[in-house]
Amino acid sequence: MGMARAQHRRFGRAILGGAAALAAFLTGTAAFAAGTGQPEPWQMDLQKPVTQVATEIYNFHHLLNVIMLAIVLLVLALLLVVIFRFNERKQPVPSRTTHNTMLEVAWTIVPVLILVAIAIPSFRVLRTQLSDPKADLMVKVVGHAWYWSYEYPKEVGGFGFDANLLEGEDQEKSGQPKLLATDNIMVVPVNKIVKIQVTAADVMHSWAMPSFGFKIDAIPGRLNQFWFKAEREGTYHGQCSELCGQRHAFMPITVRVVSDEAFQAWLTEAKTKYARLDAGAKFASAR
Ligand SMILES: [Cu+2]
Repeated sequence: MGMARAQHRRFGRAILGGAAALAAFLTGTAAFAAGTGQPEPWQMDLQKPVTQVATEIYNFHHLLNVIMLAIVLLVLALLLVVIFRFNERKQPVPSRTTHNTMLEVAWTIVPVLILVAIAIPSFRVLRTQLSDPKADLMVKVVGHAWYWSYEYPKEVGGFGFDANLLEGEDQEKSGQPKLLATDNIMVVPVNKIVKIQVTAADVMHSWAMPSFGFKIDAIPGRLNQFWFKAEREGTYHGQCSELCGQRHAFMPITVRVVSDEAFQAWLTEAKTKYARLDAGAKFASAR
């Protein structure tokens, strides 16, 4: 009797432990979250978000995982009921029912409600993305086969530079991740609205930064614009995300988010180090 109860309790604890582990997995706790700014070996989750947009995308992603898991478990349960309760041995005479109005209404309305429940947070993310706040800094980004170039406007000095893949010894010495680091780095201030105008010089590319929840196509002859406000200092890595040719995988994106003072210091250095854009970078009018 006593032993049975102890066994029962142990079983209960195992179930609780399993449920806790599952919940931890689904909510993406620290154990599974990847490092900041770059992917990690055995990464199980999205990269840690450092902007509001990325955080909202991240939470939405996890909500979808929970909903999907619930649906999968329900379908599995129904399948098991059919397999074990309605097999030929247990029900030798099959039912000839073909219609059940209530059931049909239910399995139409329930998925509609699920889709509405998904649509609401989805539109909320979209609203944040399209909120288009006033820019503290504008940067123009041009995709080339196969590197990115960056132009800073006249107000902050008017200069531009190319960012090529950091390779070989240079990469090893830099301590930056392989295939994700660039020789010149785009620098932006922390907690400031940075608006990026993106275009391409030759073929289509896409400027993407996972931890910012940022991805926008770079299209020749067209200017796309998106914004981010990085809430944490650090070095962040992204990649071209539109197949653009032979060296598509070798045109990474590196952004360093720094304090205001460090950004001003970098601007002073950049103005002498990089090519001056006398007319200032050409920006489309934007807020
Ligand atoms: Cu590409």
